[in-house]
Amino acid sequence: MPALNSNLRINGDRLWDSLMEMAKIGPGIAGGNNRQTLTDEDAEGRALFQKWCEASGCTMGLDQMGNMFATRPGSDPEALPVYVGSHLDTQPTGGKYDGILGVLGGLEIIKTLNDLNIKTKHPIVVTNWTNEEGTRYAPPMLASGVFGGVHTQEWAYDRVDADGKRFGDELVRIGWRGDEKVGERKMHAFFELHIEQGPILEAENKDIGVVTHGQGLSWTEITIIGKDSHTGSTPMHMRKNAGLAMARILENVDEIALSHAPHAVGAAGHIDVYPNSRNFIPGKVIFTVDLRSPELAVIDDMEQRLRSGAKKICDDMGLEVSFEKVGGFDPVTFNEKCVSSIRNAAERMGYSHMNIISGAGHDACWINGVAPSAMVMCPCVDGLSHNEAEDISKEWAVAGADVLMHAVIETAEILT
Ligand code: HGY
Ligand code: MN
Ligand code: MN
Repeated sequence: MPALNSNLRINGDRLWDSLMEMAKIGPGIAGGNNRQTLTDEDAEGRALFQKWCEASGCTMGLDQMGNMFATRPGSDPEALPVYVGSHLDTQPTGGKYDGILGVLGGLEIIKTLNDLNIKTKHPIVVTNWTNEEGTRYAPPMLASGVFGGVHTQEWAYDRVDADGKRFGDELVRIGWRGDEKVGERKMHAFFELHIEQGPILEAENKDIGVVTHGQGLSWTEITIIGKDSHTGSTPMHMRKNAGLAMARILENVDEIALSHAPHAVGAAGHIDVYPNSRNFIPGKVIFTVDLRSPELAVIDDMEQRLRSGAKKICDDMGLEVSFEKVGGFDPVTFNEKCVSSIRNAAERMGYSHMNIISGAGHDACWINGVAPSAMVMCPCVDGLSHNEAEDISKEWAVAGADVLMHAVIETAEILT
């Protein structure tokens, strides 16, 4: 296999233009995106991605979870393909790069190889995984989880959104339920480019994050039942205030995470208060506590202390409390050979780089269970993500896609 030339680079302007073009679909209200999974905007983004892939000579596969697979043939049709991708769905008030950079960075590899008439032994497949964000339909990385054999398709189809709409029905409604059985595709390897979504790379002034591990996640949905009553006329000692119990539990979540500093984190981003009226003591709250750490034992400890602490708080206040595990995955160690190809690529092209643990979950975390996988990260401004102000520089995007390309074509065995 010819040595990879350090001058082999993607077309940065073309990548950036494609990011800006995709960002026009499902615009947010403050410069970001609202292209939530299985919405009409998601369908529009998928159609644009398919159009671009087919214009680049790829054939598009679609499985029964709506996962998209754009294939560029290799010289050996028997060789297992190298997959590269991420997700096109966004948060309700998300950024333009979270996920999208990994999908369009993968497509840019195809375009560059076409420009230079470069052949590889293994086919290359660019992937868009359905519902990575897990906002409209919990848990996150739902479709890559079905592909990785973690969730059954039936369970995934039965997930409902806040309006009671089933995942399976919405997938059919937007016209993106394929016929292909999920998970039958075998991979030689999987690579994912993603923005860091944290402050480390920018603070360390590094172009590239070589992702060695992904921290694990636990989502516990907690329901507290108190008693609706008047905020004005109910004496303090007679109140059964579910909102107050939640506040005390969330204070405890902060203390539990800080007790495992510096890596462990904990918070609640989803909170429903009922009836959510200004002059009601809330008789019911439902909220999801998100706990994460690179160490499984720490996640288990935090989860156990969350439940025991919440139970004591509610017992002391005379309230009912129940728990449901609605998401979770163990910490991930990525494939050393794939990780090395990323590190070698950064060195070959003179990009500054450092090892990093992914703070966020990604589709690669599940795919790593069925194929050798690894991730490339680029910095983001102020480490901000899951915010419409999410921002990256074009240079960071280009560096990430350059390194992704070298890792992919090295693994796909470049021929010319
Ligand atoms: O939750 C996560 O870490 C990812 O953004 N879905
Ligand atoms: Mn993402
Ligand atoms: Mn995200």
